[in-house]
Amino acid sequence: LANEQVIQGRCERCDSEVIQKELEQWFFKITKYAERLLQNLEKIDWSERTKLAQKNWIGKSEGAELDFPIKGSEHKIRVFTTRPDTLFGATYVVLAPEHPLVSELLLGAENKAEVKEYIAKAQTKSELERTELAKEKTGVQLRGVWCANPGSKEEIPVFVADYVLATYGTGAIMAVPAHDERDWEFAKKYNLSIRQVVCIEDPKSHTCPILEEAYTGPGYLVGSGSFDGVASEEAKGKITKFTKGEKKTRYHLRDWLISRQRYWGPPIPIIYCEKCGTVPVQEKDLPVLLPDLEDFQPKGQGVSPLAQVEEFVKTTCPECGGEARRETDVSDTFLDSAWYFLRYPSTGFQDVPFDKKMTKKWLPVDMYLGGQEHAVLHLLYARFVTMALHDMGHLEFEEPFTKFRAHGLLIKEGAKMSKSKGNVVSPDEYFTSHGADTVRMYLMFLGPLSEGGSWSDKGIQGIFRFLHRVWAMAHEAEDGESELEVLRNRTIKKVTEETENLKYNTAIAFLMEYSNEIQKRPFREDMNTLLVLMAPFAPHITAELWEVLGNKGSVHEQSWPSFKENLLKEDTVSMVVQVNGKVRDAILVSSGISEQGAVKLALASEKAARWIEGKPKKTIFVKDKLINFVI
Ligand code: ANZ
Ligand code: ZN
Repeated sequence: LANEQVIQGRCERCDSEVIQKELEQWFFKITKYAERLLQNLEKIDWSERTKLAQKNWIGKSEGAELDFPIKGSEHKIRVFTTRPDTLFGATYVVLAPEHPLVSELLLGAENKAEVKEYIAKAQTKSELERTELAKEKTGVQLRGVWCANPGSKEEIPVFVADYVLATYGTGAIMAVPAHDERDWEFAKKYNLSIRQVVCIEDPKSHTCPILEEAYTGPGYLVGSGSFDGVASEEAKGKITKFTKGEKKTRYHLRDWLISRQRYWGPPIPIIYCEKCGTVPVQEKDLPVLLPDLEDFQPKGQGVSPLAQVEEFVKTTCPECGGEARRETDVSDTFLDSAWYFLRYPSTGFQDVPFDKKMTKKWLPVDMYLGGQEHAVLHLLYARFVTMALHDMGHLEFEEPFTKFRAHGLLIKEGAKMSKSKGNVVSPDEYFTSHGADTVRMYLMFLGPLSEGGSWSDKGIQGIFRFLHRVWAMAHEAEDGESELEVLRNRTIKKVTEETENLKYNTAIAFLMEYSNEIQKRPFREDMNTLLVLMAPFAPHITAELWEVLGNKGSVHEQSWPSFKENLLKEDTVSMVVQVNGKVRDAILVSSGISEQGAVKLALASEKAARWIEGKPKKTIFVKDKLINFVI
């Protein structure tokens, strides 16, 4: 089961108790790429929140590894810490329950049974349950086992506690309750000493305030022997050196587990031979195909159903020709989705996964739209696979998606649309009642792509009516000269920009505005432009109407219309109103307004009207600039 399928230690479906088991499985070494995956984020044009999610997931952490010698043993406990400066405040050491030293140290412990019981219980908990900050920390002391703090040289106790994970750092920590919240909580609970070694103010000139909770910030060292008074940042390096520790950068990113113990999936192409060991299937024998199975249910032994299939398992070793057996795990489907975009341009090629020329022509992907929920799985895996293939010489680029934008979510009646909530709108019904174009255009009209929107049955009617109007207009369109040249140019510009900015909703609003004007007297010229601009939003109707209008080819093969800059100038201008040559007002008029129109508006200006009595003798009119009344 995946972590999220475990609810309070039980299977989410059948409620059986879940325990963690050690399995031998295949991993991809994505951790080797952690730094590059992090650095390259700077180079790609992706949604900020998606990049941030990857950054946090990779979780770069700079610290040090320090050794704590165990009393009466040649073993040392190596801990990973981001705060070597707090060494003198380490009052106990904690090992993860799965730490390899635990079984050895247990031999010398006085409370073996208690510790064993604790470890067994920890194994029934999910990682999330173990590390959640809000959860109460538990642990057990290895009674009789002591180690030395390499700073203070004091003897300190050793604990096993499940809030320390075997899979991160060294699987062991030095606990500094005074400066770490989890350790503080743990020390209070088990009555362990708390020793303050960092003071927020310089202790030479201030007294150090007594702690009421863990102080996790920087400051100056106290109670740290010869390091007293040193700034904590500076002390990190000094203390690491002093204890012969090692500076170390860690990443939270883990290697990618690709093994799955199920039937569906590509078998992992590995053969095990007694003599030759682990041998990859030769390229000429790829792909390894799944055998046809009647019964592909897992049998509960923690192995793939393929393990039951003799004919599949038994094979010969590619190296020595001797008897051998196949790997029976299949690979995670995430592995397929990590490179599918490489296959898309090359689906016609049967002998290679992707063709060199096609790949060069079409890839990397210019823009990828997807869900934020893919931020740290699919999107990270795809970046890693691309980088690895690049390094192996199969790809010229190392980032698969030049641009990525996360789309928003669809809401209905205030709740996220989801199967489990039962508020999913099935598009099929609407395809029948309103047509696919209506559904598509309505979805695009709901809001900016990045924000999603709220579905309403009333809203979809608006788009439905709009498409009906366009349909009617196309059937009425006539030849002749349209007066909408300015509006047409502005619409082209706006729709182009808004579409590029993924504001499909406003692009559609501009199309509606344009069509309102066209409707007054539809000319072919405007209809053609409207249809080309609408084609990405309503592909079926526009294709049909393109023909109705007697055009050749398909609307989808037309080039995108261009606009004339000079026709775009602001459609209102400020016109000065003068009376006998004196400026009395400035009013906004539409550009190109006629003298007649300008007179009307100017006379309506209160400020100017105050100076005019009766009918002006004469008017001087400078188009788009000024009107002067001589009285
Ligand atoms: C002593 C210490 C003193 C720490 C202090 C913190 C504050 P990040 O930033 O996530 O890398 N740690 C190390 N390995 C761990 C493990 N396997 N499971 C749980 N906790 C672990 O965190 C590094 C810090 O988390 C380390 O620094 C260690 O606690 C803890 F005032 O060491 B620290
Ligand atoms: Zn062999």
